Amino acid sequence: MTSPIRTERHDNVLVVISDNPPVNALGQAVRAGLKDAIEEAMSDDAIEAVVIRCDGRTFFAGADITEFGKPPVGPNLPETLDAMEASDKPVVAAIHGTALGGGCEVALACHYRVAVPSAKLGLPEVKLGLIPGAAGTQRLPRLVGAEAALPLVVGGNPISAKKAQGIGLVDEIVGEDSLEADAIAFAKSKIGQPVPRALEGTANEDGVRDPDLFDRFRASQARKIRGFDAPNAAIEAVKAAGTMSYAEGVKKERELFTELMSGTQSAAMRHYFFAERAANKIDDVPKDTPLIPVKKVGVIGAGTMGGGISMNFLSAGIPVTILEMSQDALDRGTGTMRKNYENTAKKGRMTADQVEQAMGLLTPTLSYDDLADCDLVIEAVYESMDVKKEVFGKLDEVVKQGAILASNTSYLDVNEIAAATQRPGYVVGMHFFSPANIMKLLEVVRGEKTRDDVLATVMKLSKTIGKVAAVSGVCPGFIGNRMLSKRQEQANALIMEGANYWEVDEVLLDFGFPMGPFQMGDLAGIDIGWHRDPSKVTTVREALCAVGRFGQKAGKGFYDYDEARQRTPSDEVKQIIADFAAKEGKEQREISKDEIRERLLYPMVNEGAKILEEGMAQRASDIDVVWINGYGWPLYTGGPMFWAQTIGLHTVVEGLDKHGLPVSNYMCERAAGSGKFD
Ligand code: T1G
Repeated sequence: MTSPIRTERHDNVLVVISDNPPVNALGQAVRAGLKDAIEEAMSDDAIEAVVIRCDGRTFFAGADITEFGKPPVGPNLPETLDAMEASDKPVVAAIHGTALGGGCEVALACHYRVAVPSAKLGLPEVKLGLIPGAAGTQRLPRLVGAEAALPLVVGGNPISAKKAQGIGLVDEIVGEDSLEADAIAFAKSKIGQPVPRALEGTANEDGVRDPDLFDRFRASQARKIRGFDAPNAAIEAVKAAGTMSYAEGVKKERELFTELMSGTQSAAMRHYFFAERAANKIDDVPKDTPLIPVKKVGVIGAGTMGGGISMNFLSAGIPVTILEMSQDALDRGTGTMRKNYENTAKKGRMTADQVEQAMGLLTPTLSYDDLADCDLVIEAVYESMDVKKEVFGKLDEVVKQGAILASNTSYLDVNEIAAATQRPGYVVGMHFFSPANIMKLLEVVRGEKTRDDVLATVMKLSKTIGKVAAVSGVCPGFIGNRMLSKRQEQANALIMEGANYWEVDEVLLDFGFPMGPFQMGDLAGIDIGWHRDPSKVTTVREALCAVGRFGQKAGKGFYDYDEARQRTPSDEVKQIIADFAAKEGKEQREISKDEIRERLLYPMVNEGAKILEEGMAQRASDIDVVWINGYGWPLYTGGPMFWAQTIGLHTVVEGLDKHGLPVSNYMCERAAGSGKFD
């Protein structure tokens, strides 16, 4: 098999080129080829400098993640990089695309780095539950200092070539279309000079001079890294670069890396990496299905959902015509959209020009006729089948043939909605999650008659608007809400049996969720859907509404809130619940946190198994993608289905049995068999 690495001589410069699509991952053949190329350069006196670059869309984008968990095959990356850095001939990294992880570490082991303006550099290992494992945590701080290194290593987000140049990670920004030539010229200009080695760098004094730097940084990231192991390890590794010799620091990095690699969090986050990519694929829709061009989008409803949905397209540069029933509703909706953009601009995440650009693509209207030439229309109207059918009937009359008609319904039957039109093939569900301009999840609901090109187009479009899409079949609640209803059932039952509602929330918080069901209720508003009759009390929620406990917005719901919206449990609510339980003759008992956790989470896994058995989800990993992106299931467990496999499906089955909860046949089969869903 030919090596993915080749070399070309340009006078006295050897250009080492990697051609390993799709992202020049540093698999075994690439590492071996790099090692051979460096040896070739070192052994030939005619070669006085080396340039390393990649063909295709990007410089090395990291180690080959598919090799993880398999027996290592040499040469390993650290050795290859040490040989490169030991060279006395200048070695220049020529960077385009995304130099990530091991790719950034290759660049760090080079003596110089040049990059095109559009290039990005980063160390995203923490997003895989790891830390850099080829001396990146030791070279980077020595080159740019601990203060600049920490966000890169601990946050894992890439930075632009310009920013990289600003901190000293990139030496020169070269022409977007002349990378190789400029890199060769740069290399020639360094011949005869002593080569700078990152490992000998002294920029890391801030790490030594200001030992509190690391604790301050850790505290600043507390909310984001809660529950994750890798970020803390990353901080320790960067700290070691300031307190240990290079050799000892590399050893420390290796220890931390090895421990993480063998842990459940990295396995879960590597699972998620591939799960997110798999979710965008529809097994029975050919990859080359022609896409429907979407140049203009229509949105019906300018409320919270309609406005948020519109913003996704406007921010991606796609014009939106937004329809409401009254000018007042239209003005309120578009006003809210502008305010949201302006708030984002205030946080520095977009410029004022970008706000105007986005809003400039918005066309408000009161007339369905203005939707006639849209390629995609998404309705985000009141969640009533009658209203949806009426809307789709009108769309069927007005919108051009071949356009996609999508419903943002969160649980209604998309087949029934499609039947309200003469074009059911063009009807699909696009279930956004509130706030729709922020939440990444998009459930794409495939009707019985939904066409392949419609599905392929919506899946591609989801990436364009920065969403993570997963396909669901038509069933009440689709994937996410269907499983959520099982958790809610148990949450309500538990507080009737004596569990304190704040303990239920705490169990989910401790598990890694951003909040529990009762906190969530207070945030969303207890009075959503309330009949407004305080004399009619048949549920705990109605009892809370009857005494004005509408949630955070009222200063009290399940919890009492102070001005800073800090919550405290309420004796009044505790009594309301106790009265209800007494009325229903529910015996009260102490309920352990283990029982609470098992009764909240195991029925969700069981419902996920039923969703798989019914073919409502393509694969178990899609269910993980839904729950991580739509409901905050902690990424470091890999999602409900991966987590269940990690703790053992038999454990889930035994737990359900122990609490007298239903167990699906599929769940039992899988537990008794492979112990895996897919
Ligand atoms: N290894 C193996 N396959 C990879 C890969 C990788 N590092 N990166 C991407 N792919 C596959 C991906 O699965 C998909 O496959 C295809 O390439 C296109 O990817 C030693 C230990 C580079 C920004 O974490 O962030 O280095 O689905 O759909 O949207 O210290 O891929 O087509 O079959 O994502 O244009 C660190 C991970 C590894 C970078 C491109 N590196 N990759 O995004 O395409 S750990 C990363 C990405 C490490 C060292 C440590 C993105 C991208 P398929 P894609 P994209």
